[in-house]
Amino acid sequence: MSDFVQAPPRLRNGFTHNRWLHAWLRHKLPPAIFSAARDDLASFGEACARGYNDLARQAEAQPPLLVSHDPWGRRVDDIRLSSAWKALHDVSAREGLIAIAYEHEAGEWSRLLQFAKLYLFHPSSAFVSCPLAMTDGAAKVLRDFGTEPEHHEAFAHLTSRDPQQFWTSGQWMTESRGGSDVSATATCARREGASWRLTGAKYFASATTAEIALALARKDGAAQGSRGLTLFLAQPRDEHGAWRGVQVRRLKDKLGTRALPTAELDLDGLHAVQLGADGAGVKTVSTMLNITRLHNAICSLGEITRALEEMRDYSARRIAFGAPLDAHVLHVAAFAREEVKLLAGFLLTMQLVHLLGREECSAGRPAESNILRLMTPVCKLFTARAAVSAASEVVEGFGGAGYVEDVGIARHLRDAQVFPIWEGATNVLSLDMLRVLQKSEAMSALASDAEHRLASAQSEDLMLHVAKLQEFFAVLKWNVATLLEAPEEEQAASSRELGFHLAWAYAGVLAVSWAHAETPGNRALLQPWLSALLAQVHSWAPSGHGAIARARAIWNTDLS
Ligand code: UCC
Repeated sequence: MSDFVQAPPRLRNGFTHNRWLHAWLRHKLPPAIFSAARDDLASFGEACARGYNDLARQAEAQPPLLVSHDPWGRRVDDIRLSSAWKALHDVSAREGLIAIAYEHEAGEWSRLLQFAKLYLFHPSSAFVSCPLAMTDGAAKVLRDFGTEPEHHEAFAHLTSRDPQQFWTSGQWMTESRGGSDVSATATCARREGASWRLTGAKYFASATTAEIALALARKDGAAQGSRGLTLFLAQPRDEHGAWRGVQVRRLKDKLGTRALPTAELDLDGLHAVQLGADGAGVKTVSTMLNITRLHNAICSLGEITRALEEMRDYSARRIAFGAPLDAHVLHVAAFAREEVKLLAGFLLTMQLVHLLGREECSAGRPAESNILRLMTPVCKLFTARAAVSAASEVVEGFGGAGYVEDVGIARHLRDAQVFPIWEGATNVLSLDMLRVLQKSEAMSALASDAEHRLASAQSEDLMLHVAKLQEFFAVLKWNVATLLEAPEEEQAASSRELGFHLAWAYAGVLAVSWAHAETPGNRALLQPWLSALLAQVHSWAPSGHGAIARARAIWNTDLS
């Protein structure tokens, strides 16, 4: 009988041992801000690798439970959560995971410090990161559009560091007719004095235990379609935590995110206060969507980083064919591809987070806001798909052990698959990007930014990369202009591919620009990364009518 026992993968401090986070923040932040934040990030990184991670695993082992009635027959719809989940909720408040962005203590750098913490937290959060995303989005909508005392009170709770005062928010948009196309929203709003009563059903409420929710509804008599929708702030529980005006149909039995209580809700005269203008519901809630999409990106990166870290650690100790896995070149090559995607996603996300921080401090230029608007859907679609790809490779890299639940690796694949779905699917985001290209000067802003960064990165050892990117952006500008002249269907057919090309190319620019600012030693270390990243940047042209006809023919083939 074999007495061999494989050592499991080990976790290390996600800040001090992260390849990029520490070095990139040191490069990007003013020295005083970096040194003030470094200790906090290091101790948070340690806690995420140890105690918080243990809590997350406990929360996942004890998923939420819906108790519909009490022992005496009264309907209660009690959603029972583990004490570990509640502890992670309290950690979020104490660590200021929302507050940091609104206190603005580090000015335009505040968002970067917040997202650095979210990056560390996500893989040890059991998806408490999901309500946090919506909480941040709701706080921003309330800050930008809030007019009523209820709005200001909710904002103060969402941005509190006191666990007793801290609230989370839901985002009640998706109905059974769909989550991507919200135009058919059937929830209606009836006036009652100065406020409103909402009646309808929400189909994917993921922060079911949140104290507030932002919900889309149609006022009586309002137009059909999305221009007839208005946004409302609802407070669905009384001071004792009991539901008012809401019944829980059921909790969703999901592929992953198993600790997260996602429910179908019936709204039955739920009291609500209007937020934003009549008929501007989609536009108002899109402020929230742009924030949650950046959260989705940082969570994807957190998931990839953790999965790859476990793979790297295991690869150093798992022996196959007489050598550790990491001595086998094909194994290393397969994961190098995922690492490069991670770097690209990291640079894109952090750049956009910085632009967001600048915009919120009124330090941003209009061109930067255009880039932020264009690249937010691009970044989200890229990082979400990268998460699925990395998780799949890691499960495969662990072999049979990766496919077994109690090893804890399969979880990455189940969880990663939510990212391309949650907060806008890849195609929806591609079309969103296309609308921005059609309606704004965002492409010129992006190309000018790229040109400026490349012109500033004139080191001898970067010349080839710079030349390649300069050529790419010159051709790209022309090809995008050509695409925008094409029939609507052709534009749509090319948009997804364009999104991925844009992501790689702008990440390439950011990588070259960062490498230029580094020491010669670090620049040499970055060279293989730059080569691998730039290998993904190819000249791009719209796919054209032939591609559309081919796709339709493949879809419709029936040999019988
Ligand atoms: O359903 C979901 C749950 C999935 C289950 C997940 C499992 C459990 C959770 C686990 C969590 C970890 S998630 C799906 C959520 N849904 C979305 O993200 C929405 C996706 N759809 C879109 O983003 C669409 O593009 C819509 C809804 C925004 C399109 O609607 P419309 O009505 O066609 O909107 P328009 O006409 O494009 O835009 C209306 C206005 C315009 O402004 P004006 O009126 O000035 O022309 C747009 O420019 O809103 C503006 N707008 C935006 N502005 C639209 N999108 C944006 C934006 N992103 N930023 C700024």
